[in-house]
Amino acid sequence: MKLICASASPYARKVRVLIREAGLEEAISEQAVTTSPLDSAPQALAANPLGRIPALIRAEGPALYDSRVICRYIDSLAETTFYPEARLWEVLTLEATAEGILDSAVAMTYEARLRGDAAWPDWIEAQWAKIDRALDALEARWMSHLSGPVTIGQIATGCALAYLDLRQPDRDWRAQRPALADWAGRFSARATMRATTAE
Ligand SMILES: N[C@@H](CCC(=O)N[C@@H](CS)C(=O)NCC(=O)O)C(=O)O
Repeated sequence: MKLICASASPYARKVRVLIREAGLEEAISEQAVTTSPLDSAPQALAANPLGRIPALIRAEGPALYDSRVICRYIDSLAETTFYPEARLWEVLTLEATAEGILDSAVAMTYEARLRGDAAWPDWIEAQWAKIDRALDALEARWMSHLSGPVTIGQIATGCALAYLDLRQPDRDWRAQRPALADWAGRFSARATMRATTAE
């Protein structure tokens, strides 16, 4: 199998971390592409009509796309327990919270990068407000779910926080969130996170 990805894509990083946590590095190769909403990579378009990465090309069956679908598939394939049945809905909601942070953070990146001087500051701040509230929720309500055995919710959260450090280094998300900051420091030290740092 082949994963169409990019080293700076946080959605692709979720999948790349999970591949390593699940021990499937030998079974899934990675092809890095450069893509954007204004200029889709042909490999991304061939695998996903939306032109987005990550996409997983399989020997049999259609390509899979959307990081959530691919992660679920990998967990099923490897027979791992990154979606623990007993806490499934909480784990999926934690993943959705991290995914929402990423949706807003990636939108901010595109707004600044693709519109340049025409970027809309109010819209950018509205996206950051969503992220701010989600980070507050993580600190206040989700810390117990961030401890214990690794889940897809933890992987998604670790990748989302790392993406904020990469693209929003001037916004100090750690201020007032000591528990989340401490957790992020420990999670980012995992071998699977260090092996997937953006180049
Ligand atoms: N919900 C999707 C989002 C994927 C996504 O937006 N990826 C970005 C890269 S970080 C992309 O492919 N952007 C190009 C585009 O939107 O055309 C997922 O979880 O896989």
